[in-house]
Amino acid sequence: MYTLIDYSLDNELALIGLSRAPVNALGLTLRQELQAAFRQASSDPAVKALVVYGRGLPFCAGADIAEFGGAAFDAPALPQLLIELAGSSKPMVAAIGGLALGGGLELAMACGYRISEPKARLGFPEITLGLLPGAGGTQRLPRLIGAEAALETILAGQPLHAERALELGLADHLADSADELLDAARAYARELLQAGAPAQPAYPHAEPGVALPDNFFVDYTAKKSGQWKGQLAPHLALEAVRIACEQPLDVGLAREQELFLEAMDSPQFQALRHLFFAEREAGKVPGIDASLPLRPIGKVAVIGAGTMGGGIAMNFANIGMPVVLLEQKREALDRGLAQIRKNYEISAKRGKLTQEQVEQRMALLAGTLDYADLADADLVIEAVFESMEVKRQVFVTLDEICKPGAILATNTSTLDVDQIAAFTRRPQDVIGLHFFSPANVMRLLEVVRGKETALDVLATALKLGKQIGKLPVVSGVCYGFIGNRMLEPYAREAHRLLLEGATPAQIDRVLTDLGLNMGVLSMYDLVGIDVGYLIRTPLREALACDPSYYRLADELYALGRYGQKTGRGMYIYEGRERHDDPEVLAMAERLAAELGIQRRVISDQEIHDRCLFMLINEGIQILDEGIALRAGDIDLVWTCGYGFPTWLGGPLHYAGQLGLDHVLAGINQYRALLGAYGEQWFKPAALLEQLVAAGKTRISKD
Ligand code: 3H9
Repeated sequence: MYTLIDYSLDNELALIGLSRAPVNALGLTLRQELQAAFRQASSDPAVKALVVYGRGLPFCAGADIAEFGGAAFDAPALPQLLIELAGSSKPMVAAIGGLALGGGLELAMACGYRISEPKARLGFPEITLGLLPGAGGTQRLPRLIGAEAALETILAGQPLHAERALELGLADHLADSADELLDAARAYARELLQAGAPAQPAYPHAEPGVALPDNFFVDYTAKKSGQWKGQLAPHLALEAVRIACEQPLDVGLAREQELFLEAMDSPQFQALRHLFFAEREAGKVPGIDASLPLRPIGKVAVIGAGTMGGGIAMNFANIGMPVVLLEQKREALDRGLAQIRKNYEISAKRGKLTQEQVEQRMALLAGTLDYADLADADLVIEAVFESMEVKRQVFVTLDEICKPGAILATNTSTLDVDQIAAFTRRPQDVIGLHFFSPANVMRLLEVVRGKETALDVLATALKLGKQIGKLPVVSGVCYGFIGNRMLEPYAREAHRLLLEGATPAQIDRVLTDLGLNMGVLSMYDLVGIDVGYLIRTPLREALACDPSYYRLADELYALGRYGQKTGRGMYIYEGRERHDDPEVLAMAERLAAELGIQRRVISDQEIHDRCLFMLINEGIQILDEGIALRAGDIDLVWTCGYGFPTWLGGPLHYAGQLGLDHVLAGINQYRALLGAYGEQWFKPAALLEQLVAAGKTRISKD
């Protein structure tokens, strides 16, 4: 009679196995059946205790995110269902295998007792979706593990390892292994029965507010408010935990639901949910499925032991894969290897690695000056100087020495991957793997598919990207791929606005107020004004028609003011501190006069609109050209690689929030307002016009 539950009896125990693949998300049918199974067990006099477990699946990944806005609150809604379960008159044991996340952990907490397997992860990821735990988590967790630990767990959004859950009292026991979990849970339930344990054990922190210092919540908010800037959910979560510390459970549960609904109704949740599903879609590429055989990758080679090459190499050593690191000169190689060791030692000092792990990883890294040592590599990634001629030399050599079938990858950030592939006699084996700096830390990986890249090469790169913990996003070939191509018009507007009357600090403030990690001008100072200059070099001829194009940055380059590394760029730097530079302001005035640009007071709104609308417009163009497969891929690139606020969902999702008609009208308005400059740059993407004409509210190519 159940479709998603396996209900069985083991003498006096009722075993309730959740079996909704793939992760036991608590959709309506599973909730209905769980309620029915619970009622069946409760009313059966032969049943003395219940065990809830994931049948051949993880215990439970929480509420079904796809149902929010739909059947999420159809009866039995999760909060009411868990109140019913928590009122059980018979002891209930949750056997946590794999993971208990969000509503899944709330389900485990509604069971009075919890046993976990040692590798399970328990936590509340709701905050990463712009939500808070909404089925008792904010009320039961503080009562179980204390208010401070509960707050940290809920606000971090990161799952805890089973060991830590045990220390905190979130789990009562650990089974020896996942295989033994169900047996251990049965034994635990029988122990409880023998000991006459109550169905509902008393909470260890029944009054979680008592132990807190005065003003705890006010101080906590003050400490964190910078970090939470622009985000709603952390404030709502804190409020819910505060109520848990001050009010009885039933009052707290009711208030938690109100706060949860407030979060669920917010555009921030829509944005973060969009990113959640976009991330899962990103791995799906037409023509690639599980039946496609992948190329085996057992050894990687990286060319260039600089910051980028070293960072790339670390990714593979981190998953236990041997890496050969090639440099031209012994000193550069030694320096690169020493830097990698230093990075690992820092991780060891922070307790993230043991010294033994540092040595294991270093032992996987072999340095060489000889291309012949790359002959048996399955994947070679070049991270050499960003010049087509240098790339040509590297790829001609690789074509000579690499074994047949080896994947040859370039880490170029702007150059033409098809042209690079054409340097070899095996363009089908060539692909772009664009890592972001620092490559051992940043999650984004643009996987650039050349026009001849073989499908199995693409599939292998996507799989490997995931294996090394990256978020791979497929891009077609164009200048700058998805991310840097969009950066160009966005930053171009920022640079132009400097000439028209805005200051670097004003521009950066508008962008950071929106939630970007960093203003675009500070970012150029960090990356290096010389790097930006070099990247623009191939564009110069085409852009000679706009003499104002990045003009101020070019002047700074000519003066050797490369940004943070030289202490001066758009700003003056003293250590990490940044100050306005009156010389830059004077330069902007002088250049504006030379170029005949009328300076005026620039409003914050204009900065926002011009930078963001151009960013969005380029993204839409990229989608229309098929460079990106979906709007969500573009949003992932910008949230994951360029510090665009996740709670705005990425530039294209944000465009939908602003209103596509509003964005189009804005672009047309600046086209008219800015004369020849406007005519040149403010051309709405055809797809944007089509979407607005069709009355669409979201950007999509379908
Ligand atoms: C919540 O619980 C609110 C409550 O407090 C209150 C409610 C009133 N729902 O990631 P994967 C799908 S909020 C629906 O590729 P992995 C996913 O879309 C929820 N679907 O695998 C994918 O589908 P497809 C709190 C879900 O092994 C497939 O499962 N919970 C859900 O790399 C495989 O996913 C969370 O935020 C879900 N909850 O990672 C947990 N979870 O194959 C969110 C997964 O069609 N989930 N799917 O593309 C995760 O963090 C990861 O998916 C997980 C597995 C770690 C579980």
